[in-house]
Amino acid sequence: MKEYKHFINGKYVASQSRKTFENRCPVDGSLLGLIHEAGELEVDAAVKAAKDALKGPWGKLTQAGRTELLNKVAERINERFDEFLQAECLDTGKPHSMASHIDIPRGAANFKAFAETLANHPTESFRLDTPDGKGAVNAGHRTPKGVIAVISPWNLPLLLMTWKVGPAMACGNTVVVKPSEETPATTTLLGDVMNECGVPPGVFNVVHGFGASSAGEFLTSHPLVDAITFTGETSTGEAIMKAASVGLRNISMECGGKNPGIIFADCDLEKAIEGTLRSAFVNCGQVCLGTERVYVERPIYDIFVQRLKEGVAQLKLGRPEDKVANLGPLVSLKHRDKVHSYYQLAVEEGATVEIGGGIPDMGDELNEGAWIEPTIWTGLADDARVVREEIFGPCCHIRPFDSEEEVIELANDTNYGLAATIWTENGARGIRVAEQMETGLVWINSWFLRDLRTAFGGAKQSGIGREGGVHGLEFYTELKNICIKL
Ligand code: NAD
Ligand code: 6OD
Repeated sequence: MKEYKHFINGKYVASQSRKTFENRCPVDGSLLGLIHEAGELEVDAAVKAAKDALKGPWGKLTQAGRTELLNKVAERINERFDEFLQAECLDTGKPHSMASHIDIPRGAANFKAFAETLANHPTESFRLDTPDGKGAVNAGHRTPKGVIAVISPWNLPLLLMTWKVGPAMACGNTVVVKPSEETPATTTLLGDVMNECGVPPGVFNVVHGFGASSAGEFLTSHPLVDAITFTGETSTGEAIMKAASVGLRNISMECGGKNPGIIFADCDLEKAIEGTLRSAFVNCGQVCLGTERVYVERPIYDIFVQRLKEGVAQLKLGRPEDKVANLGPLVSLKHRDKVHSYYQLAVEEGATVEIGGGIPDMGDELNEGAWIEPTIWTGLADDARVVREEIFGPCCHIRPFDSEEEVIELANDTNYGLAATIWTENGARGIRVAEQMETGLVWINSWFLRDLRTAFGGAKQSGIGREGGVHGLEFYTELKNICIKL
């Protein structure tokens, strides 16, 4: 039986309590292995290893030395691509076609991109006049923040974990990662890659377990953790903020969304359909940036609904290795129960189910898996829970609109503020509407098109802070001003 152990100070270690829990594959419910659950003891050992490593060879490495090491890590992930791909697809059930284009390459690229961006960023310098006429020079100086706790989710496990670990390490910090209890495999495997590349012990550590009263809470409330970067649900973010307030530790939060897609009548319909099919259904709807509310300008409303339905009807559910399948299961039976409860609620709230709405019969081999039908609804009121709450499944609600002013108001009528997508061939309108979106990210005529040099993060209840490019510097480093009197 495979065991997923913690990775502490460069070694795989079991929980002293021997407490484990099951890792099951969402494709067919089969048992993949047993995950060790960290208690306070393991979390403490990991945090102390990370603290000590700051003073060891890692702390003495030059920026160039760190860049070289992180580039090696990226290369080694790519060399072991198939192992990462297999591990990620077994844990999540997602198609190989998706993970081999997005999850694994981006998982590697996150190390390369941030090592290079952060190495080349200047700091400020000011000359100050002084009464004696001799002046002073001020110079900004960045130092690592210290031990960074990384709490990551299950939807893009490797990508979203390295998106934090890459810049944290590039800035000279050490990390303790708590991956989602649903998806332990690729984070565990990364420990081996760190050792192969010569990353000093204690720089990258992993502890497994759950959130409240488990590894997540033990880690975020550990007093030697200097800052916490989190990706996950808004309500979890609130709990972590409370833990971080003790000792006044900094936080970076990337949380949930209920993202609008706005389709103007002057859009390129083919592109808008293709783009919305991706933004609402890729990764079985489990992307924080995904579109769950679609607003379509009335002249093209009927044709849009019809065409999107036709697109959904073509989606093929299947095993990760199935070359024609483009949709996997949800991540777990627990998550399927949640998504399915929204499918039932939609009907209770008066939705017209345009397509889907249920649990498919996948045949004996797969019926133990977390499969669900991709679903489109119309006809819900703007205050329906299905229109207001994040579902995180392969589903969207479509509603017509009549004017730019109306759709801006509808799109912004939410507690969330992560991403918006606008489809129009009128460039000026695209920018005008984008400027009025209360979100951290807006895509015009595209979706999830990423440039790692840019700022990424959410407004309102979708997050706090920005990462990406040089923006992560504010979180991952301490900016010290050194004033030299001349
Ligand atoms: P989640 O909040 O349930 O869990 C995320 C992580 O937090 C897991 O590792 C979990 O064990 C841990 N955790 C839970 N409770 C904790 C606690 N009290 N203390 C410390 N750690 C705790 O989220 P999820 O279900 O894994 O992921 C889906 C959610 O993540 C969705 O809401 C989605 O929108 C969001 N998400 C946001 C982004 C973004 O960039 N904004 C990206 C991906 C996912
Ligand atoms: O592309 C990224 O860097 C990123 N953080 C994506 C988040 C996707 C959410 O599911």
